[in-house]
Amino acid sequence: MVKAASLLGLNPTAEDADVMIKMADSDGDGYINRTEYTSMMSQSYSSIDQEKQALQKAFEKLDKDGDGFLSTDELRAALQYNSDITDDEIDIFFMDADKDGDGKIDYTEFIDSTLCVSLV
Ligand SMILES: [Ca+2]
Ligand SMILES: [Ca+2]
Repeated sequence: MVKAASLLGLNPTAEDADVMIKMADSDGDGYINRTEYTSMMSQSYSSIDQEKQALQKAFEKLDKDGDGFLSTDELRAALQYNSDITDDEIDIFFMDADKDGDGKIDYTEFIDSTLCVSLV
């Protein structure tokens, strides 16, 4: 149960798992049957889908020229709302997110980075 949820990236604590079981256990017998399990999992999936869509939208908004990658310039434009940020900090952000070091941030790198947390 906990394992299945952490595979979905939810990473629940034992307490969360308890709450999830209680929520999923719609007939209240203390066990999750197949139907309850399936409906719980599809709910988790749909919230993850929504999150993914929000990230995708954020990425598309940042990717001004629409080439599917974020360049340093695009990142700088995105972070400009924060006037305290320096070019050095932007470079650090960028290098941190650009895992394969090809000089641009693709969507996978974007969702793996801390960037998306601060930008979405
Ligand atoms: Ca771009
Ligand atoms: Ca890259």
